[in-house]
Amino acid sequence: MKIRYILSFVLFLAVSLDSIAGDFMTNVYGRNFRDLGGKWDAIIDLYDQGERMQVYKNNKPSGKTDFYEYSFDGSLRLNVPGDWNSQLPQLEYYEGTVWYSRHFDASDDVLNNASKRQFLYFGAVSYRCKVYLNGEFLVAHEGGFTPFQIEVTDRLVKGDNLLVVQVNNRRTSDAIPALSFDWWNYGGITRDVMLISTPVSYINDYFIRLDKDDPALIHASVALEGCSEGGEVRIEIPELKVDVKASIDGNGCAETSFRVKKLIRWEPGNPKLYKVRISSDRDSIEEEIGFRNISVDGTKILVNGKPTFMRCVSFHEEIPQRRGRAFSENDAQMLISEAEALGVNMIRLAHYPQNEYIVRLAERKGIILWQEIPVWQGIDFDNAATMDKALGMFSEMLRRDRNRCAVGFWGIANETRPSPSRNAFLRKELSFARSIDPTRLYTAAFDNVYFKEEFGEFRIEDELVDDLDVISFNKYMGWYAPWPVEPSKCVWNVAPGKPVIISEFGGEALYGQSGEEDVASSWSEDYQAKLYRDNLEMFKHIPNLAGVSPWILFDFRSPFRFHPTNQEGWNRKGLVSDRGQRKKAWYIMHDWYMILAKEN
Ligand code: GCB
Repeated sequence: MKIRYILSFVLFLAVSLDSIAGDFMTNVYGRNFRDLGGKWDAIIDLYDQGERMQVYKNNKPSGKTDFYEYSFDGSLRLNVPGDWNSQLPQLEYYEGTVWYSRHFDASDDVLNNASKRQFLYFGAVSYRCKVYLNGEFLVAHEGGFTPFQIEVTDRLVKGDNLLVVQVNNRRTSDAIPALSFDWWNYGGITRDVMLISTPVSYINDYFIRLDKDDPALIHASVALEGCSEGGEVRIEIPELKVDVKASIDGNGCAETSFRVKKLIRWEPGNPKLYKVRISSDRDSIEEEIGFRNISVDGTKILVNGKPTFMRCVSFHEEIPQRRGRAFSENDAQMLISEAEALGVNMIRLAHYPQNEYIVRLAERKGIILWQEIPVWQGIDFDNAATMDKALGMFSEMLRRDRNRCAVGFWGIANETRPSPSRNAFLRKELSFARSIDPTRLYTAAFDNVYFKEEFGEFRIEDELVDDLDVISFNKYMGWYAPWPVEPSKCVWNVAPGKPVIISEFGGEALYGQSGEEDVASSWSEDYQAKLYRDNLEMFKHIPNLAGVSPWILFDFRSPFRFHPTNQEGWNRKGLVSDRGQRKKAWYIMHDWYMILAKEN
């Protein structure tokens, strides 16, 4: 029932927003698909004239007096998947519309039409887009970090098909994120595009997970599309000798719960995954799924019942050496292996859902994930349309990744300040998310912890603290905030009784630059290293500390950062430089994480 509920909610959004495509199938990489990546033709449309000119029809002059002021023939060529900024110098700072197009032959797909259905799936398009097939509008989507899909079974033609996508990355005040954010505004078709083929009746979605508390009880919900009532869904986990059936109700849903024996639970250090097969009489799909419990007990975070200190780090979905967005399995390897080298057991994917390669690889490596939607400062909390966008993004993020046991935390916001409209917005987001996925811990990164002179301690006033399972703070002591007292005298009395994660701390340093360790403007590794030592000292005085996350693993590109010699468009808070060199602070963090790892 729950799955059906999500589906109808998302469809409701699709209707009411006309900007959120909504439903898409779970586990696309486990399906029968054709990769539509490669070189696409592209037209830059800074003044948004393409729609009026019907660029999506790709008209060609036929009569002697005909002409069109555009053509995909002889146009620019852009890689898909990929951001456009890193591909052409004239697009580095571009914010506006680019039209993409490609042809593909669908003869085989059309010939099989009677027994198959076809779907176009986009892993992500940044930030908003409209999709056209053979000159006809198909779907619009808003949100640069989540997938969408559209059925094209009756739209494909035998032979050549023309797919055109209008992509726009202009920042707007009602968007998520909004007008300014501290990372590069990459535009383009940034993730995989696939033509997926399914049987007429297919397994659309499933959610298979361990009970929130019980270590041996598995719940499974499956939703089918295109089937009539009756029949059964079968769930097999051969290694656990599970072979159960559940009957399909009138909504095409099946639910069951079953107990398992000798389950090896997934956890950092032992990322056990089981092959799971789900089948109906017409379709079947397989993937590897892990099972774990995550909960809170007082000020502790428990993974499989064991108190676990979160040795975390963040990264953006960016390969700094390429100055572009990460989009491939290799990119995921690069980012995650550097995080592993630091000694982490957790990654906060900043500040938006990152691609599935990253999430799946982290899971195989035994790394817990915090994923969030980009509700990042400056959001228009009074705008009902913005609220709908947040719910749409959340539901798309949950839909894609809720079978990933690595995801332990969903983040609802980053650095938002209390106000009646902000509180109402975040509460709605939270209750919506909890209703779909009650199995994870919910958190938000706050930035409003302050040192109160009158009490001689750090405190927070924010009623949202009561709503969340884990309270997280971005606190830049020694960088944006001078030390009010020595680090060893910093007493924290913040969210007492609840687990606290320091979700960001750090400062900037240019790799290779030496300087005075007490002068921030030296932009030196020495200053950054001292700042790390001081912060580690302060952490000893946070009684409910359950994890820390230095900001950030790599230097990353950001238009916020325009110091001409020290930054040049880069946020230099990385522990690792944009060229992959480890700074002094990396070693401090690494050594501490190694000690903690032994204790954990
Ligand atoms: C923050 C933000 C993060 C920024 C960082 C900074 O608090 O959450 O997105 O990049 O500070 O470097 O200022």
